[in-house]
Amino acid sequence: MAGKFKFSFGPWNIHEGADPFGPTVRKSIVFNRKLAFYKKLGFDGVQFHDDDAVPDMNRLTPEQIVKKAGAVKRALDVQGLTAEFVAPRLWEDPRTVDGGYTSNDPKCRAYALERSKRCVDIANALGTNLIVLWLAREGTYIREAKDSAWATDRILDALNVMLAYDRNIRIAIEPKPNEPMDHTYIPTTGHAIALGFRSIDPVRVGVNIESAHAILAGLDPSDEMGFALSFDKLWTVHLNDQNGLKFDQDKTFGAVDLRRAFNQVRILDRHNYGANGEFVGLDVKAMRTQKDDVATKHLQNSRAIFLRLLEISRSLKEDKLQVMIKARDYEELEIYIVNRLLGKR
Ligand code: GLO
Ligand code: MG
Repeated sequence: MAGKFKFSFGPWNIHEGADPFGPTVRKSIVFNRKLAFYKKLGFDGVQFHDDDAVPDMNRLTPEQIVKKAGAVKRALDVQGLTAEFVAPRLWEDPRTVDGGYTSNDPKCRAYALERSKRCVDIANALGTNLIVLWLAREGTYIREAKDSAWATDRILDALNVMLAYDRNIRIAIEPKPNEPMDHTYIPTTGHAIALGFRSIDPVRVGVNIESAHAILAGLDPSDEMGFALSFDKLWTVHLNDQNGLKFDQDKTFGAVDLRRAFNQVRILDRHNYGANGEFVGLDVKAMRTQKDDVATKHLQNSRAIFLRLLEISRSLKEDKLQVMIKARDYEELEIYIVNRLLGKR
């Protein structure tokens, strides 16, 4: 049964190790060379930013963009890989300094919408109908700078523009409570799902839940996933790990809190995640200390930890669990789980 899950990551997860306090420490690897790593590491899906697929896309016409994306699709086919989603990168251009959809400058908002449409074109050319929206700069550093009700309406308008532009695409919002903003709008799964219900086509708006983002919001990632699963809205995940309320660390899945990771695997498995083709996405970063030749271990290890936790979850004795739950003996349940995580029968 373990073969049911298929895994994905984005090219940004093989990276040069720069952080806000220091330059790169590893050599750049060009996109096509990164593609060659996927299958070797046990991955079948590629997650994209629009400009991972088409660098410098702002200088190109829509036709040129689609043509370049077509070449990337052929490169994926050669490797037997699938494009899982495309996300508009709305946080690097000078016009997105104050946010994209929620910028106070109407010209900048117009740019964000245009760029989002190009992102949809790229998704089509790559053969996926899933768009991920990480609302990186849609927030404020100070509360007085924007109106949070208007901001919510503007994000809703942006969803509607994309949904109307292409009747086939689906949008998975990736909520995150902070970083780079002090406070980000749409910080949790509940916010994202609620917003989707106000859109012109609620059936086509879901979520991408990232473990670290839920933890930064003070929430349990597996409960966030359970909430989305209950609404049939969990269309992809960004599994990773996080040491408490720090910067977004994107650590190897399960490396900080094995039990928290176990519960994410368990809720996904119990609810047949993947049955509609969903990928298990990993949004993990190699440590800055990692040397060039071993800078993909975080991906391999995250996948291996997921599969090991899956094995443990599936080996639990359901009848035993039921007895403990019925008797309300949660201490016994706790030690049973901890022992299994420690490798004890
Ligand atoms: C950052 C996000 C980011 C997104 C990616 C896809 O905190 O996790 O990595 O997942 O840009 O939109
Ligand atoms: Mg992410």
